[in-house]
Parts: sequence; C-alpha cells; structure tokens
Amino acid sequence: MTKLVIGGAQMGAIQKADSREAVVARMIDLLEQAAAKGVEMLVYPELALTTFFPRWYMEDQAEVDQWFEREMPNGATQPLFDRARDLGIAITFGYAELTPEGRHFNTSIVTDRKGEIVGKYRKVHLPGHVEYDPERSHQHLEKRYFEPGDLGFNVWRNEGVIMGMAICNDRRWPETYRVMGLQGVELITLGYNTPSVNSQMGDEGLAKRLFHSKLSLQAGAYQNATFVAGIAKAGVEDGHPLMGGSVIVDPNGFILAEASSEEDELIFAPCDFADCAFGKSTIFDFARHRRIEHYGRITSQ
Ligand code: CDT
Repeated sequence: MTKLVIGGAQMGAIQKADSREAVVARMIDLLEQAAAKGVEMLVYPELALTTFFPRWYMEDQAEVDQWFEREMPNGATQPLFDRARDLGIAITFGYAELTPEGRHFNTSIVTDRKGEIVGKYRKVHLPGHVEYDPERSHQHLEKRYFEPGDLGFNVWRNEGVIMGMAICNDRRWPETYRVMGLQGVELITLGYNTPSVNSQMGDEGLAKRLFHSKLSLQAGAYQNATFVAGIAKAGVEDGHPLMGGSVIVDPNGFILAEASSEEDELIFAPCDFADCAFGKSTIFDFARHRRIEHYGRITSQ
C-alpha cells in the first residue's frame, strides 16, 4: 500500500488585474515550499489561475472568454508543469476550460509526478444563477458562464493511489463522494472559491460557512473511507472576500492539516493509504451493506 505526502496549496486573493504569469509564479513558489517539506502531490484551488470571475456580470462573450484557457498546459502554465516535473511532485489545479468546440467548463486536471496529465474533471454541481440578480449582495454567475460537466466522477490510479477530483460546490453533495467511493477512491482532491458572506443572507457569519465546508469534507471522507483534500482560494478579491479553511482529512474524518490564514499558505500531511482499507472492508463495505433497492429516488427525481 502506498504512502504519499499530500500538500494543499491554499492561495490568497487574485485580483482582476493580476496576470496568469504572476499567479503561476505564486503557484511555483508554493510548489518550492512543498518540495522542501517532502510533499509528493500538491493540490491547488478551483479556478486557480484567475480571480473568481463568476462574481462579475458580463454580457460580452469575448470579455467572458478572456478568463478561459484554450489548452492545458499553455504558455502561461508550462513553467508550473516543468517545475513540478523537475521536483517530482504531482499537481492538481482548477481552471476555466474553453474547448475547441466552444464549450465552457469549470475544470480541474491532475498530473503524475512526471508532469503528465492523467485525469480531467469538469464540475458537475454549478451553484448560483444565470441572470443578474439585484437582490443579492454579490453575484454568483457560474450557471451563466459554464455548462455542467459531462465527464462524471471518474477515478484514476495515479502514483499507486486511486484518486478522484471534485470542485467546490460538489463537496456539499454526498453523491459526489459516493460515486467515487463505489470505484474504491482513496484520495479526493477538491479546490474551492467560497464567498465569506452569503449573498442572500448577509448575517450568516463566517463560522457557520467554515463549519459547513468542513462538515461536508469530513463526512464525505468518513462515509467513503477516503482521504479528502479541500483547498481554498481565499482573501479579498477586488473587495469581495473568500473564506479560507483548507483542510486535509483522513478516512476517519479527522483533520490532519488545516490552514490558518487567508493567504498563500502550504499545508501538508503524510498519508498512508492503507488506512482506507479498514472502513472499506467493514462498516462501509458497499457490496455487503448497501440497499440499493431503496435508493431509486436519488436518480429518478
Ligand atoms: N465556487 C463555488 O462553487 N462556490 C460555492 C458558493 C455557493 S453560493 C452560490 C460553494 O458551494 O462554496
């Protein structure tokens, strides 16, 4: 069974005016810090290369498309792939993907330790709304700019570990974890951009939002006997705050490492993937204990 040191590269704010090159330089700095700690796989946030642009209402498609990547790697991100390969660190990060057919997805990729992309995921659960909503304190227009992912929740055997990806709002849905759990997943990586305030309930409070994030990640880990790394983009982006709270969770649901800031910050934890076996072979042995004859409503409505 494999052991890997898993790192989380929480990122602080990215302003609208920040170039891809400047952001990639920050990502490489976090990669160097990770290498110094012996990290073998590093997890970056959702939409890691840009500001969280779905907060901005745009009508001009050319303006929207400037936030999207047409290929991966590309000129701006190649230095990150090169340095990761040189350091022998597998990486996963999120970005906005514009396909050759003109389709728009909120995407993440994962590489092996040689810098080769081995998996791609496109965000399934898109929160927010399509049109400008004057009732909200801020906009969350993911449903306007992306279509729901079309690849499902796949897993890959990468560096000896069965890995899968999810993105931000996916963490709040038990189906996300279970579909990967049914494929034997041992590590789920997930990046997020979560506003610190609820656009429809201003006084909700940061503590409650952090609690719900951890509750989801920890429950998903425990109920599927898998490690989970949930990594934030945090900080104040052009006046709009995003929460931190990045965590690495073990298959018992315990937090192994947790970020303390809303800045660029490395967290890491040595993970022994043999620790997934007990839960998967006992209380969460799905083949023995699930009662799927009672689960039909989950997919029929
Ligand atoms: N990026 C993302 O999915 N954020 C959502 C915010 C939901 S509020 C519309 C999240 O679940 O954290």
